[in-house]
Amino acid sequence: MGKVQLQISRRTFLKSALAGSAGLAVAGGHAIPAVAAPEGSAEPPWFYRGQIKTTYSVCDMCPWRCGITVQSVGDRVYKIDGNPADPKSRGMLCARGQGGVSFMYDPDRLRSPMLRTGERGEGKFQEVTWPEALDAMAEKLLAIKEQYGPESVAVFGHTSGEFWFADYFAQAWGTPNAAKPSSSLCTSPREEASNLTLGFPVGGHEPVDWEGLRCLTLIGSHIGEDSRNTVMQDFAKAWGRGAKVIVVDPRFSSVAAKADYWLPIKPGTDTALLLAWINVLIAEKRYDADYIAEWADGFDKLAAHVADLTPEWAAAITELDPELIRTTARVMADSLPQSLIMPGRHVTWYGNDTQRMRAAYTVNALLGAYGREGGFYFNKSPYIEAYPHPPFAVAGSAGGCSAEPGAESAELPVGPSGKARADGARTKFLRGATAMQELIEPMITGEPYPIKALIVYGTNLLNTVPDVPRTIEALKNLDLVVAIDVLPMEHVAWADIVLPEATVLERYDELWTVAHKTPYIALREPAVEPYADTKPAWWMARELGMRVGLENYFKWETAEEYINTRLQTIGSSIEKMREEKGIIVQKGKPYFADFKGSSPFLTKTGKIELYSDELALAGQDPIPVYTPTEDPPDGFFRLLYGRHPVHTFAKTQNTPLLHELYPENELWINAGIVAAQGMKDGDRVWLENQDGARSGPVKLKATERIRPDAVFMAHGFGRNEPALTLANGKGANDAQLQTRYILDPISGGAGMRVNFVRIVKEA
Ligand SMILES: Nc1nc2c(c(=O)[nH]1)N[C@H]1C(S)=C(S)[C@@H](COP(=O)(O)OP(=O)(O)OC[C@H]3O[C@@H](n4cnc5c(=O)[nH]c(N)nc54)[C@H](O)[C@@H]3O)O[C@H]1N2
Ligand SMILES: Nc1nc2c(c(=O)[nH]1)N[C@H]1C(S)=C(S)[C@@H](COP(=O)(O)OP(=O)(O)OC[C@H]3O[C@@H](n4cnc5c(=O)[nH]c(N)nc54)[C@H](O)[C@@H]3O)O[C@H]1N2
Ligand code: SF4
Ligand SMILES: [Mo]
Repeated sequence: MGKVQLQISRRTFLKSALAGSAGLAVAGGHAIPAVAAPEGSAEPPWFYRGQIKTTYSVCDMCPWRCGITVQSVGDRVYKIDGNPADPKSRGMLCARGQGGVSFMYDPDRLRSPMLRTGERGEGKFQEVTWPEALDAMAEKLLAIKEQYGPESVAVFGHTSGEFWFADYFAQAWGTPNAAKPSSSLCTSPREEASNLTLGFPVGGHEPVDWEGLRCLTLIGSHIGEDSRNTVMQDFAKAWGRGAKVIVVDPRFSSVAAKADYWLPIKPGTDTALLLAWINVLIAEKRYDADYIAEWADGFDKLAAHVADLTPEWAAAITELDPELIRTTARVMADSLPQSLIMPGRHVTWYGNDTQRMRAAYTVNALLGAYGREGGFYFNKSPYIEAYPHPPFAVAGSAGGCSAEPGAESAELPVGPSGKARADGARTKFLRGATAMQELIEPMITGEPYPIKALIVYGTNLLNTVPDVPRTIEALKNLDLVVAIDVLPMEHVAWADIVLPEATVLERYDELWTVAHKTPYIALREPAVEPYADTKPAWWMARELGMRVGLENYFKWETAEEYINTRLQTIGSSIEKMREEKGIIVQKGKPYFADFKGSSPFLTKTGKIELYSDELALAGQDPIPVYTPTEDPPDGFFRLLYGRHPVHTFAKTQNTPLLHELYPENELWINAGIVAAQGMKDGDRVWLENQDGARSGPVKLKATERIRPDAVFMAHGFGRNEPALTLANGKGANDAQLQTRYILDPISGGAGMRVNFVRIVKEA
């Protein structure tokens, strides 16, 4: 794999940072010169070095996006805190948010636009000016459009600036082939299940009405390792208040350690458990009968469907004690309607994931949780007009867990492969946003029509998308590969053109609009000037747009002008938002009473659809059915993966402060297995998957906290890119062991827990 050859050491980085400090004035504050330390003495602490400027912004260390206050002196950021006015952060941050300064000052950052000089994948580049890089990109894009049409350009986007490329530029340019990993590799099954069942998506911020919640059930949602700030705060409060907690996870996760009941389920069998819970709630008449009579459709069919699906039936499948299944159903029902199963977030597991999510929502409906205090509130998007650009050539956003329902581009996209086809026909998937990995196929085969260019914006292509060898084949085949990133991640070595972005602390972005109990809008402003020769995404998208004939979409000259035009529609401005600590909060409609008699459910029946006609018509199960997944072959374990509390995906392993906290991942493996195989805790081993792909070496963590049929590791490690000086070569890489995935026929989400690994003791 590639090596991005950058000739910058920590020393030259510091020098260039200092050289840039003269005469910078950044919007929203004044910089005054640093107080010089006396000769020979230590530098004064940062807060004595000059006037401290506070800037309101939004964290991007993960896609949750908490509001932050950024403190800087001169051209340097020193501290990030939670913005107390922000409904997500409420004045607090997680460790990763605190690590934002370290991420920004990573000495390995990309610093200049570059053009490829060697072979693709070799990572040999020449530094060029911005006009040179953008001219080259525009020329190539126009040539590809001329020969193959605008749809032959694909855009992958994630992180906050994704809007400018995966939404704004892609739609103006006219390609439907824009995709976000936060949809098809993360939330799409839960969003589609929600659309099918309730008539609206879950939205970026799960609408759990935490304050009154009395019983929380988690299916593989590992709060604590999934360290989203707000969720950890809310969980801690609910738990402190004595809310009951039920955790279903093959692993004794951090949150399982806080639970009243832990169900160590056999991986991939959750739908059987959910159906058995439904059976108990109905058979024992413990469900909210009045609520179901008023708000649900298809109850009789559901009752008949689950009549035989008893805890004993599920016990044989899930390897759980039937009495534990029965007891937990009763515990949930005892607290209804302040009782619910939280929608997970990363729910693309086994390729039958929309049905599992529908089963979970069915339990929630039986508990009467939707629209009830202490259950789920109905979220609402904030009101603000879109920028008045001419109609886009292509409608709909690329989706994603950060795309807010009701926001400007929230029209639900239809059928991924459907969108990829020139004839616009729907194929393959019933619903769902464009599936990233489905766009890779046309890059290789040219079917149903060729994709010739790929713009990778803020997406960690070779660590994020399963089946890495196939992605590499696609990269070799393309006519143009552009990487827009901040760090020399593995895929950057495969680009023809590298555009280095300014980090979020150095730029404006589209307004962050959040569907919430109290809908709100947050502003991101730069605290300091962009580092070295980096630029913000809005600037790049505009400069590119001007070069490819899209002037009409870029009538605004600066991000401030764009943002102010939008804010004007609600009587606000950037200036006013600064006075309001960067946040505008509006009024929501959280409960039934707010709908004054009309139905909040936007399904065809206006009810919660326990039986789905749409699924029946499409030949899918109208009520969830348990479908088994393949078991690991002899000598193999199912490869499970997830989060580590101080890292985000594969993007923070090189961040100095976070690297120091957790430099390499470990392989959780059952202690009995380790002993039986003559190994011990701490041994370093290699992993080999069912297709012979290898990764490692990784340290064994021998533990009773995981079932013997599975192993678990944190995602994002085991990197092979020497330009990532801290992360390179540490631990094992889950993505490289995921050569297989199964697509969910309804949402198009890619189930990645269908890979098996065996332990190899030597390299
Ligand atoms: N194997 C495996 N695959 C997974 C997952 C997993 O657990 N295991 N998780 C899945 C899930 S839930 C999700 S949501 C996705 C996440 O998928 P990604 O968003 O692709 O994950 P990251 O590793 O955070 O990659 C972010 C990329 O953006 C770059 N970046 C960071 N800041 C900026 C910026 O300001 N501007 C620009 N232009 N680039 C920036 C980073 O350097 C990095 O290349 O991955 C999915 N894929
Ligand atoms: N620190 C940190 N926090 C994050 C992120 C991050 O990168 N770092 N990313 C954020 C994002 S975008 C997402 S999508 C979320 C993901 O966070 P979650 O949605 O919580 O993640 P999952 O990967 O679905 O869940 C992982 C858990 O599922 C368990 N599991 C595996 N297989 C099964 C199974 O078959 N059944 C059951 N019941 N459990 C199973 C695993 O043991 C593990 O504990 O985290 C968010 N929070
Ligand atoms: S959860 Fe942590 S990393 Fe994510 S946005 Fe909030 S503070 Fe930043
Ligand atoms: Mo995600």
